Amino acid sequence: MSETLGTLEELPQEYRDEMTKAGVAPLWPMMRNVLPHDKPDAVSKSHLWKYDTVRPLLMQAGELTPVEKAERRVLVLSDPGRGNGAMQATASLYAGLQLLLPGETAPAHKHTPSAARIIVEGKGAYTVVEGEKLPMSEGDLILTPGGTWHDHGHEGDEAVVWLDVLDLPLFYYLEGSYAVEAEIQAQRNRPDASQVEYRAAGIVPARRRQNVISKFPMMRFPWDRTKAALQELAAYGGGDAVEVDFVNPETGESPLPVMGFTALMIRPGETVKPPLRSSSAVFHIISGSGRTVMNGEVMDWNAKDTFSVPVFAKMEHSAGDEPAFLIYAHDIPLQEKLGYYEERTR
Ligand code: 1HN
Repeated sequence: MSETLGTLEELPQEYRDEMTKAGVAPLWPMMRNVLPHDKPDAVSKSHLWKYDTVRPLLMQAGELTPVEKAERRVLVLSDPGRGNGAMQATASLYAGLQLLLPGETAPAHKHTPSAARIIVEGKGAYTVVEGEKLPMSEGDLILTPGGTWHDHGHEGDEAVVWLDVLDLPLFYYLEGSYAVEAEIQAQRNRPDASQVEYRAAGIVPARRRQNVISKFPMMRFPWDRTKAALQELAAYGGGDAVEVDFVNPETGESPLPVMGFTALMIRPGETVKPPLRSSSAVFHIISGSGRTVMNGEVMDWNAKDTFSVPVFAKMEHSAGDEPAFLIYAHDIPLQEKLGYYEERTR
């Protein structure tokens, strides 16, 4: 292994000019930039977005910009490592806070990236995915897989805010990101699959030969079930961190191809120390308050705050006097498909 590689400056100017003219460049001065030793150099920087700070700006957007002028009225959570306006929170994850006001609709479209929504506040809004009406309640996780039609509506009487997380940066990088627009969808007159086919864990509709199981059978994960599952695990599970993964109930696999979702309960007095992971993540606090020390930096968070986690971040989470409940989106399913997902002990 060579310790120091040759630099561009060491090369004669005339040779460098000839290379530029020929449209080529030497690899060796740039080799370590693209292949650093031992672990990647993260461009992304972690950040905590306080809901108290962002909420007033989002409500102002509600006054300044009618939904018809925005299509999706969103404030994007920009990675400080890439600068304000960056359309991503980490290398692979886009995140933004979306506001829908009573009576508003956001028109139907479908796009190549997948989206997930975590409901932050308010009642009465819903999203329709492929004709299935998915009601939104605080803490629910709702999926919009890539290529599925979706529109949003609001039958309630208070502002509704949710956190969107998309695998958009990856699709954009692949030059594969685009959308198709349409009219609002007709809604099937029945409850969503979490209330019908997948009403209870471990029970699925009988597998008859003619059944065609959807690739995305369950697109809404109601928060009350997730919270109850965490509380029972906390009471009777082992000594590990109290965490549950959201899965496709038909396969047990991650419910989307790129993004995975995990809910975490932190008990008062406990310090959760996850391994260093090759994945990046966006954490959202559903309820409670607490602290995350990330690469030595202290982040004090409250309910409805959101923070980003770059690759191989060293973290310690603790809660205040009440248990804290969080959901995080990550890119572990993608990294597993690519064969490089890794956890390192601390
Ligand atoms: C999108 O389609 C939604 O459907 C929200 O609500 C945020 C950010 C980038 C690209 C598409 C939505 C989005 C988005």
